[in-house]
Amino acid sequence: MEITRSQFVKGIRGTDAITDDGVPQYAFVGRSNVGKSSLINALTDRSDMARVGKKPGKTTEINFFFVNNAFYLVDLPGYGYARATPQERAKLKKLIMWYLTYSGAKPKKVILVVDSKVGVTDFDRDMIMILTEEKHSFMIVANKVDKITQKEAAASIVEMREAAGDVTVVPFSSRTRKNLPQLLDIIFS
Ligand SMILES: Nc1nc2c(ncn2[C@@H]2O[C@H](COP(=O)(O)OP(=O)(O)OP(=O)(O)O)[C@@H](O)[C@H]2O)c(=O)[nH]1
Ligand SMILES: [Mg+2]
Repeated sequence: MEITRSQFVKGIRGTDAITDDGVPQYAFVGRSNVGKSSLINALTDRSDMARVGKKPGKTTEINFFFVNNAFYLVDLPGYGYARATPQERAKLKKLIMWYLTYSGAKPKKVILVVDSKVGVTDFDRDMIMILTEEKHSFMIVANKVDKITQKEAAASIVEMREAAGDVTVVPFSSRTRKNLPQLLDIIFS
């Protein structure tokens, strides 16, 4: 799989016809700052299509990118951003939950992005539970492996497999983009 065309379509904060317009969706969820937007840029071979944050909490809307004239990549805000106000945090959480439960969106696959250096947090465990309960087909990308040794990465992947059961876990670095073709094949196969 190769992504040859990609463009930003729109950012939404609630009910919108795009969630249910028949175009297949691949949705990227995960804690704030794990690198969801960076991963979308890596997959689409862009440097700045999805806006990446110097500070956590960069993505505040649900952003839709139309790819290869065939499907959407959906960049969700992150959960658990500690420095946001409780109101902001609640608003983002509500938006993420709405997308995954009531929005009418039926993503073909959800990609849960986890920070391989931080490991599986309570927020990630909550998300795994929600994805399982809502019967979303999901996989895990263990991002930021450039920050740890191979041995640490292997341990991190074992931890993720234990937390998520029988799901695919792929180590990756959006910074080095090493093994990008393999990751593209796994996500879009
Ligand atoms: N070292 C390293 N840094 C990364 C990697 N991926 C992302 N980052 C950095 O992590 C920070 C957060 O990246 P984002 O892509 O904005 O993360 P996000 O998950 O979209 O964050 P929110 O929009 O706040 O939910 C940025 O400073 C990125 O440059 C990676 O693979 N390795
Ligand atoms: Mg983001």
